[in-house]
Amino acid sequence: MKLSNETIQSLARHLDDCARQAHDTPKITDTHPDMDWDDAYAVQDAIRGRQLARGARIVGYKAGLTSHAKMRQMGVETPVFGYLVDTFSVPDGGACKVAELIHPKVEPEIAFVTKTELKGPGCHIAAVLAATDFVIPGIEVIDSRYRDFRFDLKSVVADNTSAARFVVGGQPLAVENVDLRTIGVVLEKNGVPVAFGAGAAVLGHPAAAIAMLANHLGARGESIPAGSLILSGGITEAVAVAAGDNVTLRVQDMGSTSLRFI
Ligand code: 0L1
Ligand code: MG
Repeated sequence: MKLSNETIQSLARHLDDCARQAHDTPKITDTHPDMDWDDAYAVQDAIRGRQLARGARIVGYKAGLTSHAKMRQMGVETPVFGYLVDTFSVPDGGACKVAELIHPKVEPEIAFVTKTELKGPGCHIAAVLAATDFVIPGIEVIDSRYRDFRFDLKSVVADNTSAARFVVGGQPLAVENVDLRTIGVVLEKNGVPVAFGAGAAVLGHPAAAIAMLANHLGARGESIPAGSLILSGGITEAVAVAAGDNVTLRVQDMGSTSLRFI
């Protein structure tokens, strides 16, 4: 690690304050160009610690930048991983307050719910499918704390991979009954389809993102507990939203989930 604990805590406080006050900031590598991956995840961990100290509870994880469309959109080549807390959750059909966010965008995702622990290293797609209770449609609301969504990978990891809100809903489906590579998704904004894709857009198979997450956590001595909700990554590019927008995600054989921006 290149940064002192004091610097990590101060960066965590800064990004946490930006999220709570809906203020943007230049990316943190501008002032800390030497920070390494361990520093980036240490800042993310410190933000998580601050949220837990305020009473939030971990409900799961997310993989980000897992589709070629998204990697192209962001100009990067590697997925990143973050965590989800209960305060990010929006009820199906519920409202998301834009004033609490900086510049929200939505992503259509397949969410996995686990029934047994998943632990890397060596985790693979088959192990993920065996550990999955069901999959369900999920919309992630991302909201980078960085000005104009301009960041590099270490900055975005520190910022908990832009996690802000999420909604899941529709028809839970057992994974043995579905080929997640060919499942089609349509994202609608105000009743108009704005993005389309298939599960294979996520690393060839959405379960591959969960396996990578398990291996990433395993390298840090952590695992994915049973009962976790995991967003496997945006299937299409992210779509910007504003107050007044209604967003619905329809997933083949899994129904739909939606949320309103107010
Ligand atoms: O969930 C995601 O794919 C977002 C990862 C972070 C990059 C971004 O803010 O778009
Ligand atoms: Mg996402």
